[in-house]
Amino acid sequence: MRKSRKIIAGILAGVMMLALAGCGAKQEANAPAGEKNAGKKITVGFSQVGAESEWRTANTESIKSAMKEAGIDLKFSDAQQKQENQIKAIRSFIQQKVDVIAFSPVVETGWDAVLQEAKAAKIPVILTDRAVKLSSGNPEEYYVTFMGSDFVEEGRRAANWLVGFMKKDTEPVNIVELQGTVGSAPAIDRKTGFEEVLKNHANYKIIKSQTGDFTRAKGKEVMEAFLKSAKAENQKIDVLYAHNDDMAIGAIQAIEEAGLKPGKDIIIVSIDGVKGAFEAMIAGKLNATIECSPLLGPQLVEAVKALTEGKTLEKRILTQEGVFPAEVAAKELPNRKY
Ligand code: GZL
Repeated sequence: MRKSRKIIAGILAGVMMLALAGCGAKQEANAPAGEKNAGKKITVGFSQVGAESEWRTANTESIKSAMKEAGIDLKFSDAQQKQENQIKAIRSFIQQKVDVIAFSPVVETGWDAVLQEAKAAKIPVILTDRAVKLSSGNPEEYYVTFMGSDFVEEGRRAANWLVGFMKKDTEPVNIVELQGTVGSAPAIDRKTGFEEVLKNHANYKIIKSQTGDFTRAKGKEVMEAFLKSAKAENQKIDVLYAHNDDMAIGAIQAIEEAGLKPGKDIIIVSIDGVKGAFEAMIAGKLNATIECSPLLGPQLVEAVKALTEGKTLEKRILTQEGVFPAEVAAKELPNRKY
């Protein structure tokens, strides 16, 4: 009896060893996402625009945390809103032979040479957040996918919300516009979409328009200048359209310092949907924000993993977004993730 027990125990131990080895093998085949083959970590070079707004900070946080969670080796560069820094960073990623290059282009043009260099080095490029335009040729030949929002639609949504809110069919509505970074896709497209809708409302007029470079400080400075020149020209400002919430928040300070009530004397609509915008709406100082989600990290990780597994990607991955008027701000704020 004792001998047979020993034999059974031996067989069981052997079976256990095989099972564990098998599991280990499966483990090897299903190595953590961040490894493209046995033990080698995926490396991604990411060139970020900068840290100019709440939106950008949330975008960076989303990318860094998603990459960390996936075990991907992220080489991250902050360009401080300078294209030459982004080009330098991308060239350095090429030198380092990273597996994938991803970047959010600060402006649309000026990328031809560095994209050709990445293509020649056979390193796939992913565009996040903003698109590029080449001086010749089809940009789609130089990147595998572009993930981000439809900025033209965001501009349309801002104008459609405004027209619905103002309910003025004939009375003149004077609008001042704080544009985003000159030459950037969001600035160009948000203006295009907004003006496309206004074409059907002749009484709505953009009387002043200038870049605030997506920052609070510049937004405040330009709004001060708008208020000053409108007063000198005896013009009434009815509405502020800001291409992002940060410039709107800066402008709110300027409006208050001029002795006016933001959200009442001057109706304000902006874009992004950051927490600061919800707080301003709850305070009655902002009337609506159009959502533009910065939470691209998980989508970027999925795209990188698919690429390293040899899968092809959709050329365009569109982010789904909403419109948040002030009346829903208090209820919605607890749900906001950025
Ligand atoms: C939009 C993004 C813009 C945000 C700004 O996707 O590129 O840049 O609207 C940010 O807040 O600075």
